[in-house]
Amino acid sequence: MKKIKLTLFLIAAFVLSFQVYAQDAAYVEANYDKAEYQIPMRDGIKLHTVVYTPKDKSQKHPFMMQRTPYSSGPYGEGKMKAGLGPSPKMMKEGYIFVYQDVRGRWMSEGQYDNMRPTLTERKKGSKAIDESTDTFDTIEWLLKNVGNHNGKFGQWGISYPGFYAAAALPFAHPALKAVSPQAPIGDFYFDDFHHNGAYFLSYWAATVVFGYQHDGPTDKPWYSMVNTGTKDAYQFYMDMGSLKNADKYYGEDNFFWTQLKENPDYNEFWQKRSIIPHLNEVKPAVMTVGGWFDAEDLYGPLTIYKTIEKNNPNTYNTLVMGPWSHGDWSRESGIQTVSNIYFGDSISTWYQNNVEAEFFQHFLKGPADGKTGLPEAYIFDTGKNEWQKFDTWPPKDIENKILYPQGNGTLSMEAPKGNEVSTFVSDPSKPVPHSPDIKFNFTPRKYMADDQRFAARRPDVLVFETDVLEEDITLAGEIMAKLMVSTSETDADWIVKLVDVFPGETPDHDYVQQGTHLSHYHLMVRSEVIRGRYRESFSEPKPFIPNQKTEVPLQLQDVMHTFKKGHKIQIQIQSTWFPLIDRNPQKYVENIFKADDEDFIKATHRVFHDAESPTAIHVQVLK
Ligand code: PG9
Repeated sequence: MKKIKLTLFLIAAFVLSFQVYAQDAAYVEANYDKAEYQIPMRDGIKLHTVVYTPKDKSQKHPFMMQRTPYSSGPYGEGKMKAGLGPSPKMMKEGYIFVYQDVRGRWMSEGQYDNMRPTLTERKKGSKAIDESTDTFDTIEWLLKNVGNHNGKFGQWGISYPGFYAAAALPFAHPALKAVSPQAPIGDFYFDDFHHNGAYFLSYWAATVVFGYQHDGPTDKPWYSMVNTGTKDAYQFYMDMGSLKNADKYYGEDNFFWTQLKENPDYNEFWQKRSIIPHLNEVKPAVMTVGGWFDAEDLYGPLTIYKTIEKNNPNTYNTLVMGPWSHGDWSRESGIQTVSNIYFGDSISTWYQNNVEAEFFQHFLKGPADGKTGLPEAYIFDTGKNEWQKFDTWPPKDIENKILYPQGNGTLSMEAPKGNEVSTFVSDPSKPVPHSPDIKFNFTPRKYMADDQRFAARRPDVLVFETDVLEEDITLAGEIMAKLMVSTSETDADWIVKLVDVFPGETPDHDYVQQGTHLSHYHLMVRSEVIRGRYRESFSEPKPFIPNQKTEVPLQLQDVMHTFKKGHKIQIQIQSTWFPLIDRNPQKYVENIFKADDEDFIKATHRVFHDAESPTAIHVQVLK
């Protein structure tokens, strides 16, 4: 019966979304004119820019711009987008919508550079470019060449377009008044392709999309995805073995794959591509948006918000973190779920209409005095399923607490008293899966809220859990794991997962995937990895000394989650997470991308729970 209900719901959702699609497409046709321009940048390169202007000339409209590597199409006269802007509401509120192919992509000229480095200065008359100068030159040209505007620009974008929105902030054009980086990439060494030095193998297929230069403006893809011949990613990557065997799929002309292989450490190549160091003297109002279960860009939104807050005390700078996976807030299916977890109905529409549209309305059409009525931080509690408003993020009204994994498998706020040690054998020929599902995704997504019982039952996953909670406890803010560990070999990855264990009597809702139940569900609230060689420095890798107790600090991304009475808090610790990340040979080699298959060896890992210097998970508990 449940399966039938879910099927009927999905059919209804599809029909509804198709109807909405058709209505929006008709609305665009009836209410907008489209023009396409090749806008010259200061170095002469022309960027293809598509402008949709409202037919309504009764008032002057602000611009809303998105710069993207994913195509500003459809191209050609009379071919219109099926929807404009970040939401149906804003599509109908009268904006001039601008979509631009960034340099080196699709119909724009020039060379592409992933996370193009931001210039640290602007010299008058210089032809030096970055994404900020390209944005500046585009705004300048549009102000002069497009009619019926009110002289104000907004910019928004999700993921890579979110990075381009953030990249508009340094030396921003004075007409740029409101910017919303959404799931923005902050730094490819901590978003998307790596987390704390571990390479995200789950992105390997995506390297095609960003690894080849086009031969010039084109409206057709100039790359093609690898035909892996299987839907079983775990098996495909196990059969691939060492990453150097991947070269047979990517030629030398895949410049991004070459850059990934040649730059395993956090060196100048990655450092100069981070937008984080450039978020000073920010003039536009900023509203950064992210999803608590975003598998792609979670470091970016949180770090961009915090960095702007720290460096620009007088700038309007706010944060929205919802119960979303990557980009969910831009879509509406009627319900909001991630994996098997249901958070509520129409949360995206509520956010679009009551938060996002208000932000842009205020600064592009309204008083622009910062009195938006929106909070500094609109944060969704993923345990209570409700929004909270804070005037700082992380909140001020928190207590710093420590969760101690104990030698007997418990987890408590009592520091250990003995000298216990937990031991497991980590075998790269049988790595811990990151998901129980058999699938091959362009990028990871669902695992962020998957049930972790499949892992908890493996001998190479350490599990520590509290007693059944006698009252609610809300973790709100940052989490720092201070691991005290050793390995019998010379390298190791360390993964920490924070899990909410549901009670056995938890009932299912209608959206639980077949073959699982919420009874005793182990919801992964947060997870993170560090490649152990980078424990002291992401730029200076260092082998472990075999069997020497060593501190490995691992910063997990923030959370806002109430563990309810009757639930348990659980911590899992493991050393493989496949194929989300690549396998660590566990024998220290100069560059894991060039390891030989025989370098991959079993290792005995230990986690220490002794009174003197125990493994400790530092959390922030809401008062
Ligand atoms: N951050 C996402 C991504 C970047 C690069 C490769 C694959 C995905 C995104 O832009 O969607």
